[in-house]
Amino acid sequence: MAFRIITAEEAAGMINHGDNLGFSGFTAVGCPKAIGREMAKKAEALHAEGKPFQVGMFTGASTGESLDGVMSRANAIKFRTPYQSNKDLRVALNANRAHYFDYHLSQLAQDLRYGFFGKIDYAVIEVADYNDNGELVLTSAVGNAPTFCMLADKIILERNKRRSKELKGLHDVYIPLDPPYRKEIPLYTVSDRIGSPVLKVDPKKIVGVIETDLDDEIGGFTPMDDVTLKIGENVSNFLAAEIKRGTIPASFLPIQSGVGNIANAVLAGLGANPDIPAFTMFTEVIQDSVIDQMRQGNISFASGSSLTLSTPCMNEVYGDLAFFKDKLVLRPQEISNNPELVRRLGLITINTAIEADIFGNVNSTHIIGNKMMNGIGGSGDFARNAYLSIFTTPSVAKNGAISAFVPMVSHHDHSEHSVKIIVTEYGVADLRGKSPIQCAQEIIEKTAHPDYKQLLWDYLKLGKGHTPHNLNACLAFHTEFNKSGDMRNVKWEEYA
Ligand code: 0RQ
Repeated sequence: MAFRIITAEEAAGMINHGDNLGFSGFTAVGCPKAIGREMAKKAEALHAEGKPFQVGMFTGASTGESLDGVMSRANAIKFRTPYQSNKDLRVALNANRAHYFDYHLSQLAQDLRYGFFGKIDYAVIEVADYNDNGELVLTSAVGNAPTFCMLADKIILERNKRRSKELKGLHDVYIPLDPPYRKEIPLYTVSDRIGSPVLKVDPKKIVGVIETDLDDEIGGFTPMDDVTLKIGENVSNFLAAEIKRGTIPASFLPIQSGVGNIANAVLAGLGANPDIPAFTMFTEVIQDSVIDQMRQGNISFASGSSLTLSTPCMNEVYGDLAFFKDKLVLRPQEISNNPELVRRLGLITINTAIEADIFGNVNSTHIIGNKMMNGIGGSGDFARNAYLSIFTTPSVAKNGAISAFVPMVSHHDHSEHSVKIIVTEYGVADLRGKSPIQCAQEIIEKTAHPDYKQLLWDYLKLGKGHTPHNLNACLAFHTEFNKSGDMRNVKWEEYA
């Protein structure tokens, strides 16, 4: 069976208003790059005629500009899940022009299979190669592609010529059975392969193949600065001390780390620390710093759901697959982020907080309580089940006008019960085994910015009870920021 070669415009022509679409990829890599622009054009043309055109978008995580960017600007999204980080989409979500369901990345695939979100009309999947039997070689990510293909009525492929057929073998596609038949996931070390190197789909579902030749749309990372470098150093010194005192095995444990410049600084800090042995990663996003550390011999293996690499770094990996192929594996996100595996393998998880409160609750998603930033991503999958969950954050944002530590978080993603360690450029707060008052003392003393310490100590005197909150004053930092633009202007006497 030879599949029909179609243009992106023809593919967009097949999509109807109200359809639900599942897209391959995880972050901006591995996503379809051609169909989005044509669907956006179709939406704009139909909207100009007064006709509706909006689709539901299921993805792995964030996507590229040519999917979330163009679709949000064309007002073509009715529903989006589970994670995003596109500026224009963020604006659309915060203006309530599209509904967004912010969800744990490991859970979407199974919830789709459980039928919680209705049917999927089309799966649109970027591939490096395919054959007539419906065996697909994915590109730089696995994400939720296996479940989208399993559930979708129809499948459209984007075959990206820029990606070599030699990628076959990088992926390990495994879908667990659903309850009541689920068994243990048979993965016992970070490098185990438990599934298939290809994604097998029903060839009868493939309605067309779009040929593309397009790079992934990875934005540049902001360079590390003194604050992020110090955070990286604090994390690595803390972990080295934990090895010394015997709470972490001398052979170390697998690391999960988020994306961005703090994650880069943390990995660089771990790599540079002579007291930390070469380690493995069991994470969702494999970014440039992992590849750098692999070249230096500090990381021996990395398991993830995507290779989110800058173009030069991607070319380096794909140009030297002989070196990298037995050191990397890409898995479906329900496996890379699986709670059972996170707990079995004993991960040290390192994620970034937007803000934390002095009792150890973390907000990873919202700005001043009501504006969506990106989403919870995999941070909940990992933090809740970690051997040791670490959250990092600069102690202040917006030139000091915002404290990362507040009396009460303005939105709540990770509870005090899942947050064990918090690290800023000032130090490390160890919350293990501490009561709320002890947590507050530890956080204020070790991690808060000097400009905010006294304000936080004084807040503690206003409250009562086991978690000594004062409900009139607990969001005063946020309301003060909205009023005067600077949390440092809080006056507790106005709330007492
Ligand atoms: O704003 O861009 O206007 O300057 O928030 O902050 O310091 O650049 O941090 O890019 O590492 O993102 C938590 C959002 C951090 C990210 C978050 C403002 C700050 C800046 C960004 P500007 P930074 P980062 C792996 C695991 C959840 C998902 C997750 C994230 C902007 O790490 O999305 O962990 N995490 N996934 O100025 C108001 C505060 C603020 C604040 C920072 N308290 N109040 N604004 N900012 N703190 C990834 C995946 O799952 C794929």
